[in-house]
Amino acid sequence: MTSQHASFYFAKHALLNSGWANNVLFKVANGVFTSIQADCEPPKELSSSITWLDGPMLPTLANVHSHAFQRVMAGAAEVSLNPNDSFWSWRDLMYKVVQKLTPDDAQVIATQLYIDMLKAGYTQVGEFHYLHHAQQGKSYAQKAEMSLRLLDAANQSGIGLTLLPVLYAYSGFGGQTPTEGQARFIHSVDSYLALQQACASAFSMSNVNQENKHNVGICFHSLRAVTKPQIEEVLSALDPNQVVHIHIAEQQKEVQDCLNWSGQRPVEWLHNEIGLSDRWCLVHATHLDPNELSAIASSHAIAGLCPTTEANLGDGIFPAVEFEQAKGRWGIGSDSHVSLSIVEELRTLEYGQRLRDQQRNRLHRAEQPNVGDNLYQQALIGGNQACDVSLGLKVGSRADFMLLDDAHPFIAASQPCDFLNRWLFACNENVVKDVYVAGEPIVTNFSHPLEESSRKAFTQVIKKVMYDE
Ligand code: NGQ
Ligand code: ZN
Repeated sequence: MTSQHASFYFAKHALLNSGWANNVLFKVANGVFTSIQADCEPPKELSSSITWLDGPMLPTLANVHSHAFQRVMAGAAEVSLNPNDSFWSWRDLMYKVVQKLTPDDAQVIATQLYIDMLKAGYTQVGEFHYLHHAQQGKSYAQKAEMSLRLLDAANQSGIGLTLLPVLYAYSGFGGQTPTEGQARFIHSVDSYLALQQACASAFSMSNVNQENKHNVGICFHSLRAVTKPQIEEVLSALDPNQVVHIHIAEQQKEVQDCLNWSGQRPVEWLHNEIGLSDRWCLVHATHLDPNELSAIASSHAIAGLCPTTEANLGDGIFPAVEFEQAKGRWGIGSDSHVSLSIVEELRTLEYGQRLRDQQRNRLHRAEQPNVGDNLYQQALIGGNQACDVSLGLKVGSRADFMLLDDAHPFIAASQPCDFLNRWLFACNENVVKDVYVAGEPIVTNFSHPLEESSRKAFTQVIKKVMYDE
């Protein structure tokens, strides 16, 4: 809801774009920060209209990579079925789940997921959406049915949605026929462009009373799923300002298959044949040679890192230290949602590098030696670019923010330079206490107004889909 009048918020400690500041007065009008003053005494005449914020105030993050429906199977694929269980055997299980989902199921799962994201401190989500059709690939009467269900879920929960409708046409490099398990994903370029149009008009209507929180990007599932002429045709038909997401170089097998097909590695191929720019979000980009790494970094494309899913699926370790040295841009996503926690994504990212290098404090920059502050700031910048939003405590940004729980000793006792490190490395319970979107409280005292009913509905869907109950 739009707040027509201005509101004021006062925080003792806030992480501004310029760093930590004390005694900060924020003015918000129409859901946007219109002025921010640090080191300030709140004017007496305003004191009755100020919301006094307890606990350190942080910007929220964009979650750059989500497949909402996969939340239903989180933690249910951890039983060894064969000695060589891999990404590909996990994918077989995931395809079985896909066959069962109705539009109602998908909406219930996404609503609960987005509530959980808000409670974790994400207020925008990049939804990499490829479950387009009914069973056996039959179209729904409303062709954008599944996309609209995701929009409904976003509106119910209050999160901002960057919908990335996916073009998925083939099962392997060079235009191989899709498998039966992929039937619900498949579009031609023409039907894909029609879906883009349907989404654009639904989103612009919805944005009228949603503070322009939503937007639509472009998405290719992977180089396995589309051909070069398809990529070119889609990019030339659509708005050159839309972001473009793609899964790339996640598994060694994909790299090898790409080499066998084209003589080039996946990122190398994309860079040479299509070209990279700051519109692109390369999801995973786990397996890079030094030339590919510098091509991504110098193009200012985002590496969409999903550390908990990449660990869960056994993808490999992204060369994050080298990518930071090259001033690469990256964001974080929870992808399969086997875990849903900013803490766990950032901690796993940093600890993966420590374990690899047998060293401490890996992901920092010359200008930011504080690891937690650097991780958080990079995830904020990269998340914004990948989801085409501008979160952050700065004038002109949507007034999204979160407050950490100052009843927790690690938060209550810390100096600002330690808030993020205490939270990201040492807190095990959730300390994201309150979350605001466009100046409105959405999560209050750890709780979302719809969570009780949503959790009940989600429980029923898990029972039905996973256990046939
Ligand atoms: C997906 N997920 O599309 O959901 C993929 C697996 C594939 C991740 N890569 C399927 N984490 O890449 O073919
Ligand atoms: Zn993915």
